[in-house]
Amino acid sequence: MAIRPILTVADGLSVLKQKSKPVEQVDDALRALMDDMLETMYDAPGIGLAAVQIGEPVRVIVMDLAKEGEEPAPRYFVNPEITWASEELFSYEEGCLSVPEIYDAVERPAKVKLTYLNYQGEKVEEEAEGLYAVCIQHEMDHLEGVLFIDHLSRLKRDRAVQKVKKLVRDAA
Ligand code: K2U
Ligand code: ZN
Repeated sequence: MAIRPILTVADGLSVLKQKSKPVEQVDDALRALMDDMLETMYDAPGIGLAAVQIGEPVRVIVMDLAKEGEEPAPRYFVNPEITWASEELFSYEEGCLSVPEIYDAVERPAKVKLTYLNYQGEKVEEEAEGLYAVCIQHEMDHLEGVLFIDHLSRLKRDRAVQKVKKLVRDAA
């Protein structure tokens, strides 16, 4: 297991804006990547992470929605697809490990149905609502090269990118 660097918008958008490629086979090499992703996410800390955020543009997401003090509940999503989304919308104050210290409200479908392959490569079908629905849609956006700031106004998006670049410059 290894903690990998998380790419931010200050590292250049070329990788983060890529459309991630489907996984051919859930094998030991992919499970090693998912183990690294989970360790990296816990270290950040965060509750979700897409492979493209550590520079691997493949359709893989990890997540753990367990609250402080609860047993960890890691989840692995390979080649996830949203098969249905509710008309009802839900607004949530989102952040992103690739856009540090920027938070803003994003409106998304309140409920979604999804299919994916799990850590063992078995097919799973699930319905998500609440924070699970927000997080899986946020991460699935990453697989399409979309950041949560792309849902904001052009002015707010450009300001966010400039703020992160200054943040990284000042930290260097
Ligand atoms: O993709 C990421 O950068 C991981 C985000 C996922 C996320 C964003 C918005 C809403 C829910 C999940 C990270 O977990 S960082 C933001 C965060 C951290 C703790 C709780 C909620 C959001
Ligand atoms: Zn994100």
